[in-house]
Formats: sequence, structure tokens, C-alpha cells
Amino acid sequence: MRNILVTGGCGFIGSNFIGYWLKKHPKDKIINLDKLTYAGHLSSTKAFSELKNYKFVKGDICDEKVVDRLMKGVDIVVHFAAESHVDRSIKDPNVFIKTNMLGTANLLNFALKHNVKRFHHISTDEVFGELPLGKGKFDEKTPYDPRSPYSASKASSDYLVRSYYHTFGLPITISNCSNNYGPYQDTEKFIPRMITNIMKGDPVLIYGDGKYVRDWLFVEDHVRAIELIIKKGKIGETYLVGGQTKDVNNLQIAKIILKIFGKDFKSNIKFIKDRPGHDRRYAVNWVKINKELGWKPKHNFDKWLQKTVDWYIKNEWWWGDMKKVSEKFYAKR
Ligand code: NAD
Ligand code: TDX
Repeated sequence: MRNILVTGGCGFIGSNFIGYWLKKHPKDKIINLDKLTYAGHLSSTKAFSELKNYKFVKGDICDEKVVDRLMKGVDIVVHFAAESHVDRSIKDPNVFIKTNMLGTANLLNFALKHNVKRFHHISTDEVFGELPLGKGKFDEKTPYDPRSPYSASKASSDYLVRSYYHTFGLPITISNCSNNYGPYQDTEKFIPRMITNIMKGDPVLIYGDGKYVRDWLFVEDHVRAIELIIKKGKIGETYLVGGQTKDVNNLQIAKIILKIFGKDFKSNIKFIKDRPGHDRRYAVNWVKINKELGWKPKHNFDKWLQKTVDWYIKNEWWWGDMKKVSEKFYAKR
């Protein structure tokens, strides 16, 4: 039995992680510390919220008292909590600096005080900046070059986590993953926004020329990678996690999704104002985690995109109210 503190477990990846972990490790205990910001949804924890070995605590990772209390007796910290949306970081960077940098620092201080055995930090490939179209991939040796307040705040948190390993010997690991997709992703993000726009009879909105490329990773593949790093990863190391290698741009994804709904492409897309500092392309080389830990992404993009669409069609109860919140934000973007 291990005591695990998960932060941000009411968000997209955190809730998928807890559901997966409790199924596979029913003897472990999980405490989920989440502030329930606009991006935190208790409804995402419905499948496991009644389990005896699961406990939810509403609180802020920046709060010293709460973190000090919860960290006592913890074996493993899995740190997902963050402000995660690039567009919001352009509108209001301060909350990103506070949660992603100061919140991470607060967790590190109390993890050290209470001698946790592992601090696993979830980060992003966006810390590496952008790649040109069609050329190159990020790997663990790529220099950091963050270009948005979001990615800069995540890069800072990565540096802090590493510094606690080198300076204080805190047993850390870090994973930097690419764009996740799958169930329980907030409707502010590209794929769920497209799906729910189509369901509401609205056009798919494309930033700039739409020829931006992301490396798409099914959320369960990501969660499996985190599990392996926690079990077999080397202390102090960073692992990059990416999807099945195929460059697909935003317009091509819009085309696939519109086709799933039987809708014509040209008449259902609308080009809108681009994102300032919009990174052109991300691509991840996941050879290290493959060679050292035996991980690879199992989920095929076309098949699991279709399954993700099916999930949103079946679960309007989950995203109906959230959609109003995300579109309210976008109306002012
Ligand atoms: P999300 O926005 O869906 O969820 C974030 C969660 O953190 C929410 O439940 C929110 O309430 C909680 N939270 C925010 N501020 C908090 C605070 N101060 N104290 C406690 N809880 C707080 O995010 P996500 O997409 O699940 O991402 C999880 C992690 O993975 C983040 O660290 C993100 O940077 C990283 N990441 C995400 C992706 C992706 O594609 N979604 C890709 C790479 C890395
Ligand atoms: O309506 C839209 N139209 C559009 O063209 C939205 C919401 C997005 N886009 C574009 C911008 C990006 O090129 O789609 C792409 C994906 O956008 P987001 O879903 O906002 O993701 P991104 O900016 O790539 O960042 C995501 O992946 C890395 C997560 O939000 C981060 O938390 C993670 O670190």
C-alpha cells in the first residue's frame, strides 16, 4: 500500500490518471488536492469518488498549511495541477506564474520536509519552443525555449524541480508530454472545442492559416507512461512522451472530425485571428522512454479520435455547462 498525493486530479489528465491508477493498484490510497478552478470538475471524478481509498480535498497548491498537512505520510506525489491553457496565459499571465511556479515550489518544500519517496512532475513539450514544419523533433537534450507565459511558467517549474534534486537530493522524475486528447478534456481545448461546436451547429474555428502541427497523444498512453516512470524511472531523470509519429495539422484534424459528423469541410470551418506567438510545430522523440522503460504509444490517432468524438456525443451532461464558460472566455479573446 502506497499513499499518493495527486494534485490537479479534477482536471483532464489528473482525473484519467486517478481512474486508471485505482483500477490497477486497488491497495493504494490517493488524496486528490485540487482548487477546482474553472478547469477543475468534480464530475470528472464520478467513476471513483465513492471508493474508500480515494479522498478529495479542495485546496490550493500555493497554500502552505494545506500542503504541509496533506504531505505527511505521503510516499509519492504526482503533480498535475497547473494553469494549462495557452490562450488564457496570454490574457492573464499572473495566475500562471503563481500556480505553476510558486505552487510547484510550495509542493517541493513540503515534499522535502516530509521525506516523500518520489515527486513526479508533469510538464509539457511546449518548454522547447517551436519546430519548423516537417523538420526535427524534440528530445531530452533539446534546449528550453518557451515562447508563451504558459510554457515559460512550466519551464520555470521544471527547473525548480530539478534544482531540488541537485541541491537537496529530493527524489524527482519529470515527464514532458505532447498534446493529449481523450475523454474529460475541457471544451476550451482544440479537439473538444471542435467536437462541441459541431454538435451545437457552429463552425469549427481555425486560428491563422491552420497549418500548425501538434503531436497528439491519447491520454491513456500518457497515464501509462507516468505509471512506468513512477515504477521504473531513474531518479533525477526527465522522459519525453509523445504520440504515434505522424505530422497532422489543425486543418487536417478539422477535416477528419467534420467527416465523422458527415459534414462538409469548406462550409463548416471559419478562419479567425491567430494566437500571438503561436508555436508552428511540436514533435516528440520518445526513444529514451521506449528504450529504458519499454513504453510506446498504443492508441492509433484516427481510431481514438473517433472514440473521443463518440464519448463527447454520449456525455453532453458532462460538458454542457463548461462549454458556456469556455465560449464566454473566447468571446473576449
Ligand atoms: P487541466 O487544466 O484540465 O486541469 C488542471 C487542474 O488543476 C484543474 O482540476 C484545476 O482545478 C487544478 N488547479 C489549477 N490551479 C490549481 C491550484 N492552484 N491548486 C490546486 N489545483 C489547481 O489540465 P490538464 O490538461 O489535465 O494538464 C495537467 C498537467 O499536464 C498540467 O501540468 C499541464 O501543464 C500538463 N500538460 C498537459 C497537456 C495537455 O495536452 N492537456 C500536455 C502537456 C502537459
Ligand atoms: O479554437 C481553436 N482553434 C485552433 O485553431 C483552439 C482552441 C485552438 N486552435 C489551435 C491552436 C493550436 O495550434 O489548435 C492547436 C491546439 O490548441 P490548444 O488545444 O489550445 O493546445 P496547445 O496550445 O497546443 O497546448 C496544449 O498542449 C500542450 C495544452 O493546452 C497544454 O496544456 C499542453 O502543455
